[in-house]
Amino acid sequence: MSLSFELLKESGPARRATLTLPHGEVETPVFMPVGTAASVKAVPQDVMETNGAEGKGAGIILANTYHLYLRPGHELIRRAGGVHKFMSWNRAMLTDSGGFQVFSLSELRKVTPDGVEFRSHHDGSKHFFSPEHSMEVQIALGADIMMAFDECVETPATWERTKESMGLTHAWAQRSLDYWKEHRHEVPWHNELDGSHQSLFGIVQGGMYKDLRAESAERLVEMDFPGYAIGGLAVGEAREVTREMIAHTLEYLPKDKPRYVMGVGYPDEIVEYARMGVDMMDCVLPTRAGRHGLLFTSQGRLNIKNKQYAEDQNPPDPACNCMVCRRYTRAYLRHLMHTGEPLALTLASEHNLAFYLDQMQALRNEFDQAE
Ligand code: PRF
Ligand code: ZN
Repeated sequence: MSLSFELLKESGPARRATLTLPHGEVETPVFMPVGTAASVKAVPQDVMETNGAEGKGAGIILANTYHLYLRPGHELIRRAGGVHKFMSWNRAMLTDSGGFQVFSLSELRKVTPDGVEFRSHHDGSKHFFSPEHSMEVQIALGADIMMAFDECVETPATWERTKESMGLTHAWAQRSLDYWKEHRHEVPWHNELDGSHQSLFGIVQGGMYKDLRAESAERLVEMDFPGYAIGGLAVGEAREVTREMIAHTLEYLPKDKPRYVMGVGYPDEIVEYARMGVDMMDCVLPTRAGRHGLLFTSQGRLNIKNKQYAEDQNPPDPACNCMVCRRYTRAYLRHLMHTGEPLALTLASEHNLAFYLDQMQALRNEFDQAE
């Protein structure tokens, strides 16, 4: 089985489904923790398998083409048997295409119709990504789902600039699709008998313009991808705009395929978007905020570094059942953060991920029980 998306239930615009991938079943709506460099920062794989969501852990995690291509290199990962084997993660994975990371991280980018020339943010070395090259790297990594190579236009951008950038994304989407169709069996874990291969999702762009969003979605749907992402959002625009663009774009995407909003968001946002009919989301926020001492809890956000927690013997979140909240106090976490103990990063990330995963599990349970 390469990809199947079985709709179990619809509740208004919201959907409950099972996404079956070569490395396992994913219950949606799902939150995908980000493992940029083949590691969910500070959190070991065994914790990712058991943390949150009724002890079931994360069903799918994300990794980044841009980072893994630069270090340790996709050929090294291919020789290791693919990213699953390399990092010892046997559940589903998705790789982003590198487009967005090139635009947000690298220096001295030069975009041509063929691709993007950029300099590594590590050492300034020169590199070139085209749609074909992004596909080649993503095939070597071997995630269950790979993403088309796109351009995420800067915000704010004029209608003309956004239209031009969107046109480039569409041409690159077609080239990504053509390359994938020809090479999808070259994945390191390909099994002749089973016949399963990677899947490719198209990415809708169109900035903050409704007409362009509609055009982009229609154009990509014509190309017929196994799934669709909504890109180019949560790039600095107001939250109402993000919501409006998601709601508008969803109207143009088929109901029988997975729909993924890239790079969102705060806990209440992911719940809101899932209720609007989004099936998949990813965000660095639970791990990145955790490493800065910001905890998401049932009582709101809490900065564990604050003095008020110095002698607080309560768990980080009294309503949370995660391994951190069952065992440690706010006072201890604050101490670890203050003294720069590496364990602080692990525990804070672990709790925040559990909070995100639990939230999605509660939502899935709610949808399952809905009339
Ligand atoms: N494109 C890609 N990855 C992304 C985005 C995008 O537009 C975003 C936008 N929030 C996050 N990650 N390829
Ligand atoms: Zn917790």
